[in-house]
Amino acid sequence: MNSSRRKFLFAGTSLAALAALPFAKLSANPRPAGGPIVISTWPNVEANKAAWAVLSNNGRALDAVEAGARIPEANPKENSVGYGGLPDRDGKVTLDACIMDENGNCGSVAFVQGYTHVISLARLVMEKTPHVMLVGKGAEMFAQKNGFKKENLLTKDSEKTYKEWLKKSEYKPDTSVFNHDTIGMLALDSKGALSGACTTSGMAFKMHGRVGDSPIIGAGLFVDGEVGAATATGVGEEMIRIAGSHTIVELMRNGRTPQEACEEAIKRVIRKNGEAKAKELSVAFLAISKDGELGAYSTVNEFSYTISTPDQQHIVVKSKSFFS
Ligand code: SD4
Repeated sequence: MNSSRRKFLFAGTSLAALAALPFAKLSANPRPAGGPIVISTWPNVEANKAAWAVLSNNGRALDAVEAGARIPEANPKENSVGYGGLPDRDGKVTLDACIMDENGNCGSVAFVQGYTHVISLARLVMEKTPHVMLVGKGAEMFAQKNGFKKENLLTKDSEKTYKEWLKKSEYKPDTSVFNHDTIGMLALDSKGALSGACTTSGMAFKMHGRVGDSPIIGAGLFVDGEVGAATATGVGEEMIRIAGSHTIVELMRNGRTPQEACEEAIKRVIRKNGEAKAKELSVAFLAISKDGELGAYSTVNEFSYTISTPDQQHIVVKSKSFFS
């Protein structure tokens, strides 16, 4: 991909800034003395800080992941999450999110327009309704009833990028880091409880009505307090096809380490697509066991994640990948 296209896809962040990202080395055992831990997809340092503020005060993992996910949702410069997310091909910003705790409680919203904090809306679906998932108008009515603020999420920058895109109107699930920074966040609190959250505006310039993996429990996120948790980022259709996050947790249940489980899920995506096509598909998984062991793996070599522990706080680490 040439650099002008990259700039176009990732409005607001220069290539130089991305190249200069200070990838840190993760210590072999990131949690020598136990304690809480939070990991998130991409360089989501500010989100980790918000989650860490909860965890370091003996707070709940569920509160931590919600607090963390709200940070990129509110940031107009994050162009694939919340306010400032790139729109679909009809110029509409549509958001997806889900949240899950260690006991299998979960909530999800999809195809939501006009409300920034869809992660909190997903949590409310979990806590205040007999359902798991609300979509579209129904989710928006539920948001309105519960006092969520209605706003226009299309920023001037996103609109400009959209108008550029309209000139050619070509949709291709893009493999580039410059087109996604969806946050999937997993946390283990000081009492040993796990939770996860995932929130996105989805693939830029998708068809109106398209929903990806991020709000699908088992695809973009899965948590089982007896085993561990996993989350995903990238071309959501691929995670849905293999029920990716659930697959990883089941592999861990059957004895794989989080790293081995993430690698097996990515290899499954590659086997289903063939190597030539898979090279064009950016898919990445993060996982954590109930004891705090980590795994991360991606198809293409562009994925990084952010980790915070009592010893190493808010550091960005480069993931291993199948294709170098
Ligand atoms: C989706 N998985 O809607 C999301 C996109 C993504 O960073 O991860 N973007 O398919």
